[in-house]
Amino acid sequence: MGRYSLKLTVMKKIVFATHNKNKLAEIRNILKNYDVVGLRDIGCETDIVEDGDTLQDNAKIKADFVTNNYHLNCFADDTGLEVEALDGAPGVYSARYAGEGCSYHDNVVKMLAAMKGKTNRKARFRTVIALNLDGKQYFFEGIVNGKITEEEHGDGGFGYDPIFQPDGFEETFAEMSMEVKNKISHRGRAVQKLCEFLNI
Ligand code: ITT
Repeated sequence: MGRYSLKLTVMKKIVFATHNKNKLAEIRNILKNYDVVGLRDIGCETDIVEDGDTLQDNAKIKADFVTNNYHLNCFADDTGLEVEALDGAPGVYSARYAGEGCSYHDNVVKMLAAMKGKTNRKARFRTVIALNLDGKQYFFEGIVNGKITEEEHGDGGFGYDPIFQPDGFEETFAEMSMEVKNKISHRGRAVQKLCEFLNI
């Protein structure tokens, strides 16, 4: 009888401090060597108040909440859509651009109205990730430049994806597969830096 050796690979667990299922799915698709768990998976139902003035502040608030209350390694991201003709708005207020409790579509409708007739449609998504690892804190940034389209295209993705067309592409993020979006997106780029740091 031949000899068999059993090689067990134990995936390292890391918390991604989010309640957003779309974001969790995107990150799991990138950080394939990690067991990435969300807030709900660690029994955290708290809606962490993101009242920082910057994306970095908010990412830090979310990551610190988990590390301080659950004593786990954790990372959190905060993302903003920054539109040149709107002086960088909605930026850190991207989630509630159309008001507290608004839907993704409310935000899209408000953005298209704010951009009506504007010729400068340059915009960028920016993500900042805060990582708390073994008692130290690190930050990573990812940016994708593009433009706000005149109308909605595609039904994939989430948030502002149907009206954001990245530079060098004819499609909006909502018309791309998750794989393609992850390769070039703000969050994808920030996570690639996180991966390089984690050495995977
Ligand atoms: P958590 O705080 O629970 O992580 P969130 O939905 O608040 O989830 P963010 O603060 O990171 O997410 O992002 C703020 C908003 O920016 C989000 O509600 C979306 O409207 C938009 N957004 C973020 N990432 C996006 C993406 O990849 N594509 C399109 N819109 C995005």
